[in-house]
Amino acid sequence: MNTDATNYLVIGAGITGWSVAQYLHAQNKSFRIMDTRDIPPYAAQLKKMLAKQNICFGRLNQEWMNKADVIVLSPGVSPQTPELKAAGANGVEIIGDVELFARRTQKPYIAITGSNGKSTVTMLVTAILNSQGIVAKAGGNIGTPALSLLDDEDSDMFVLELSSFQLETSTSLQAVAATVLNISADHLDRHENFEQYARIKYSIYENAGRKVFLRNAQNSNHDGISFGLDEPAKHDYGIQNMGAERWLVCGRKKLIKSSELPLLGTIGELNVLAAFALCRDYIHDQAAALSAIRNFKGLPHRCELVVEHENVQWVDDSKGTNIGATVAAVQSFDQSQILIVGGIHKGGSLKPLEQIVDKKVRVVIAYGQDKEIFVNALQRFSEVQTAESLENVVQIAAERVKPGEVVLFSPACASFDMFADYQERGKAFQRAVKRVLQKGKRVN
Ligand code: UMA
Ligand code: ADP
Repeated sequence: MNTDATNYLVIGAGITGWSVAQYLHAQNKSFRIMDTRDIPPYAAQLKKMLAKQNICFGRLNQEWMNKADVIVLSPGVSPQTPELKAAGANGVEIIGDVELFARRTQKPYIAITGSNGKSTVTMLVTAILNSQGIVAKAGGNIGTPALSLLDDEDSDMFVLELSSFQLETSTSLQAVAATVLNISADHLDRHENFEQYARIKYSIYENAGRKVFLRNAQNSNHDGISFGLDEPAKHDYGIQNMGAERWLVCGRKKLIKSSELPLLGTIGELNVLAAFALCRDYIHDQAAALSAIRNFKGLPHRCELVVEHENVQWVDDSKGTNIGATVAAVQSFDQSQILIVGGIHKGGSLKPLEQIVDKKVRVVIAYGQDKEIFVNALQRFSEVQTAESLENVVQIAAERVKPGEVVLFSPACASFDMFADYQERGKAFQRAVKRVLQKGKRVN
């Protein structure tokens, strides 16, 4: 019998809303659900689960919102929406699915946020934990909603990738280890300003056990352990050059040679260092952890090597969808580069990109809806060419690149002007590279 008289309202009927509905349903809790979309993704499943009068699609129902005790809000809807602010002012509690997860789970979990690198580090941490005989499952922003992780009773631990949208509606997180990998401007269309976005990100450290942070980053004065690309202090993680070799180290202790990593560039080093730091309390078999790293297949479209051809590395970083990611990707390679950018600019200053382009990029190729923004900003620092299609972009790159260089496709933009998502864009780039190189049109 349901003894909980709480009046729940779930907002959002996407994968998150559906996980919340299943969670509440399994506990016999009564709830309503709404979504502004006429036919949200899980409409059919919800219509089978709930009586008609408890479903409202196509609009926000203010009366339902005001009458609820608790609103469980999906991450795609801002708590700043006027209707939600009004409900909040009426005393309605507004939380997210991750908050329900945090209140419910008894098992340890590691929490990962940051503007970039979250998914890669989440999967690295999961691989390291699994190598130690720990059954760890990854979820959150990476795809499987946090609450769905609880269905798997065999798991020992969870690894949560958390977005600012999910952190914004969570107050009970108590991760055994947590990190903000880095912070750069993103989602500023949704958050009030950069400071507020950063504050939300840093809230992941509240009540966390081990706090892992990027050394020398803004706001990195947390107690905890740090990672970075310089030589670390005793318990921290970093890089040490030993003879001709570059080693990832913890204090003075060698972990793995940089040349053995399956991930490219300094971004790869940073992500592995962060993963080691997060797993520190769980690694008892170092050899197994190292083997997990060596066998880690980087995630697609994140600084992924498409092909090495005539001493040129062609790199697909289609997941580089904001300025911060592209800056890090350019910085990550020692070589001179041809950089391909373009798509829909998500806002934020191009200044950090200008500096790094000045240092490392010989030619910029800009394409897509907002190419002129890049032309205007970058032409003082590098030669900039424009192109209409990705095929055209790759053609120009093939004609201009010199042996020893990297062609880096890191668009710094959303993909929706020309593609369904970053995956489709990355696949299109990879196909174009293979086609153009096969046609043997490289002339240098
Ligand atoms: N939406 C409406 N009306 C509604 C509810 C949603 O228009 O009433 C729209 C949202 O504005 C958004 C879309 O529907 O455009 C999806 O929103 P949602 O809240 O239903 O999202 P889910 O499908 O449940 O997916 C969410 C995360 N999406 C967002 O945060 C926008 C997924 O991250 C996440 O994998 C999933 O939960 C499981 O935790 C995606 C994402 O883009 C990959 N995240 C952003 C990012 O990584 O930059 C933060
Ligand atoms: P997220 O889940 O945060 O989007 P991903 O692991 O999917 O992160 O990587 C997205 C992009 O972020 C990559 O394609 C790369 O351009 C950039 N990136 C990856 N790791 C880092 C890092 N440690 N610091 C800065 N940028 C990074």
